Amino acid sequence: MTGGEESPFATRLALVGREVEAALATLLAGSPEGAEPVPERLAAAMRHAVLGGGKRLRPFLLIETARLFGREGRGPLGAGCAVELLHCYSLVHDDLPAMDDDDMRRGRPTVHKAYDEATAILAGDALLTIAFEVMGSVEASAENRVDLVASLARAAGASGMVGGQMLDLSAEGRFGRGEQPLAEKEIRRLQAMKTGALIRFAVEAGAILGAASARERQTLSDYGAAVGAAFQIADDILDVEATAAAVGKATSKDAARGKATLVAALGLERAKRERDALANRAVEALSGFDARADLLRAAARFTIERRA
Ligand code: GRG
Repeated sequence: MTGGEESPFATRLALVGREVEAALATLLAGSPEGAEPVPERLAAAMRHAVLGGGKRLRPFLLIETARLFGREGRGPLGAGCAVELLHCYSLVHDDLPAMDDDDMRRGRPTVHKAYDEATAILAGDALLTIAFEVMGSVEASAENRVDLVASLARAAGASGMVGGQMLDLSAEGRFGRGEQPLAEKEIRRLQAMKTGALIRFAVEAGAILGAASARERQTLSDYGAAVGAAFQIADDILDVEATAAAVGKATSKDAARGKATLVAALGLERAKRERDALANRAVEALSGFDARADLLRAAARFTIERRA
């Protein structure tokens, strides 16, 4: 590739990002037909949380997985928006003073800094609920919609992302003394719940929309799990190595907080080897798919090479 030329993956990620951004802007522009108007402060805080930033990696994974099976258009785009809305809720709540207490996200003030804590809590709640409204209205068969809604609830809830966040906060020792540092296996489980579950769901949702066979769905789920795990280790490595300007949020915070990360448990070099091995595992999981899965293969590599 010559200098300045974008890879097919980067081009496609940017294109999907623009489509998702436009669809999200429409979803957050007003109130659903026949519903009461959304209070303006709440609507503005929701737009602040969602629009104008973010890599849109989860919608990309969903849309590209569906495309593997020839499924394109409004169904995958709508489902991708639902996952992104839910992801944005998790970021708003994660940044709150009671959680990670962060001032910057995506290069801008966090929602509770731009507005206030109560508004940020409500904006997060509203994004979580609208995510399910959007998923429940996705252009798909009734059976697929039920599957998507139930699977999203499972991935986001107490045995998924929310449960993982609970384990993450507990591991900091904030709920009492005597908290032992987590063993490597427990850190992997925490991360599979906190970050991995939603990424894995995004891939599975693409498989659901594409009417994948049970075997294909399992294979793609394995791919999603490996990408999710690699993504979280990459995030932990960025916390150590990247500047705040590059990632748009504070860095070098994990160690100070006593966060349970694989960088802390294994050291930086072993964590990098583990990250790379997981990306390879993700690519290997796709060995039964032809060149149409190349963008998903590239997504696995992007996960570990990203700088933000
Ligand atoms: C508060 C219920 C609740 C859950 C929070 C996902 C999560 C759990 C917290 C996010 C905190 C964090 C930095 C986790 C590390 C991995 C991660 C999800 C990073 C952010 O995702 P990106 O990089 O963000 O895809 P963008 O901004 O690109 O969308």
